[in-house]
Amino acid sequence: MNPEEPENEGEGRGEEKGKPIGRRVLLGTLGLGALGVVTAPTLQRGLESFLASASDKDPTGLTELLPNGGGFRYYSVVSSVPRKNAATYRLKIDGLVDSPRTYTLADLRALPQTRIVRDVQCVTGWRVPSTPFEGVRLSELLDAAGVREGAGAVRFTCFDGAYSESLTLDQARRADVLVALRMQDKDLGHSHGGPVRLYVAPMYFYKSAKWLSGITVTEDVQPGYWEERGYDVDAWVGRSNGRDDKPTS
Ligand SMILES: Nc1nc2c(c(=O)[nH]1)N[C@H]1C(S)=C(S)[C@@H](COP(=O)(O)O)O[C@H]1N2
Ligand SMILES: [Mo]
Repeated sequence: MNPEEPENEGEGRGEEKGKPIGRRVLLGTLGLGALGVVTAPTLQRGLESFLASASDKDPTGLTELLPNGGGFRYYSVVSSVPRKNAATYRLKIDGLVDSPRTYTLADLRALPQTRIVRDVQCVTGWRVPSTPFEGVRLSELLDAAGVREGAGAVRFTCFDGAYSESLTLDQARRADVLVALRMQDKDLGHSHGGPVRLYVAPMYFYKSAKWLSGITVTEDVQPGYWEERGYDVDAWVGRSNGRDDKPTS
């Protein structure tokens, strides 16, 4: 693969083209020969900073082939994502609402938290069993903002500056859709989209936008990043994208 010409056809190209070659190219690209060492669960913090620096150095997007701990893979559509913490993180809710509002991390933590444990399913095939996510129900934030007459959908944007997602208002109001602050009973780390990501339990994991920074109530659904590149807008696990995985919710 030519590093000067990033392919952006689909998140799954690594798996489709065969793991051994992809891994070897990746290790060559990053000049790293001992991936197994950094995947040890006790080194998760080290892994996160490794992923951050690896993606900083990786204009090809090959970091998506990297393990992200516990069966997850690391995905980002951009080569580097700024880090946000309790002091710098903001989540803005706007669009067709009566009361637009910007939340800090402390604001979100002060709201009632819901914990959901379901399998995670990526549209490229990998699945992680029984993963706890915890956070604020999206429906609660929408109710607090006061959704206006004529609204039909919600658009999500991210502080990576590139990714986006969307849900119909009915989907967004489901009890198993969270603005997640925690995953696997820990605060969400940077590599998993922390400090705050969307979590849409019944849908393929591409719906669960990492590094969430904006929630805009809109009239109609606007297809998200991957949806403009061919994935289904209604991303129910097992009933979309031509796949027959066991539902997750
Ligand atoms: N901002 C952002 N969110 C994203 C993605 C991304 O590239 N950027 N990839 C999606 C896809 S395809 C998957 S499978 C999951 C991966 O989450 P993980 O990196 O925590 O394993 O994030 C989803 N959310
Ligand atoms: Mo995915």
